Amino acid sequence: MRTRSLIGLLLAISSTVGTSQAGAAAVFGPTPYLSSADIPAAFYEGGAPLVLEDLEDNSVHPSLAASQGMIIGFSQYGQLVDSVDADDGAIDGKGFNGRSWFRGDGNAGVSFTYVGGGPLPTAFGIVWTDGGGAITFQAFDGNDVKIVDQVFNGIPDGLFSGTTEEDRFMGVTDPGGILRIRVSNLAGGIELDHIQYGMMTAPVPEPGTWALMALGLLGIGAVARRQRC
Ligand SMILES: [Ca+2]
Ligand SMILES: [Ca+2]
Ligand SMILES: [Ca+2]
Ligand SMILES: [Ca+2]
Repeated sequence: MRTRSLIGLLLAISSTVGTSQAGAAAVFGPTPYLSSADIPAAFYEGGAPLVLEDLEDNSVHPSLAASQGMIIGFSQYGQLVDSVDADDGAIDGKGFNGRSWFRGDGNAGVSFTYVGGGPLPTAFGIVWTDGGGAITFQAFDGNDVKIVDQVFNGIPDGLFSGTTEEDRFMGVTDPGGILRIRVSNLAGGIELDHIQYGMMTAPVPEPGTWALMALGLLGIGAVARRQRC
């Protein structure tokens, strides 16, 4: 009886370990972002994305499809443009000399979908650069089922003149792959930039997980010894 309950406990522990390692989606950010050097260090395998679309060539990479909106630049929209700061060649607190993705209805939001074929990216990120109110970040798996839905408050600076201190990276990793991400904000329009994807770094079991695994092995040893007696 005691042996059976111990085995049950070990099974429970091992299934917990399995779940935490198989890893559901993990959200990175929101973190300040003035250039691609601000991509969180642990986000991509090898430290860099496979594709980073900064929109400065006035087109969207063919492996990405945007739901709504358009690329805007200074020549048409002046200081209303809110690109990632470094895209104009200088990190100077201003992004209006670069290009960004803009949609007038920020609450309706913008999706970027991976359409590149082959395996889905396991790390997918974007930079929110302007808008108002609470910001919602969502991600969807290969079946277009929502795997992330988070709301972030207190980020917008209330200015619409290309200021960059408020700009935030938001990303998601999932070993099962990510089909698309969506960002919206409650007030005004929305601007996004540096749409990017790649492969996530392999998940490393946490110290607590190692301790559980060691405990489990010890327990299995004890049961084996007892059964031999
Ligand atoms: Ca700048
Ligand atoms: Ca840009
Ligand atoms: Ca702003
Ligand atoms: Ca901004």
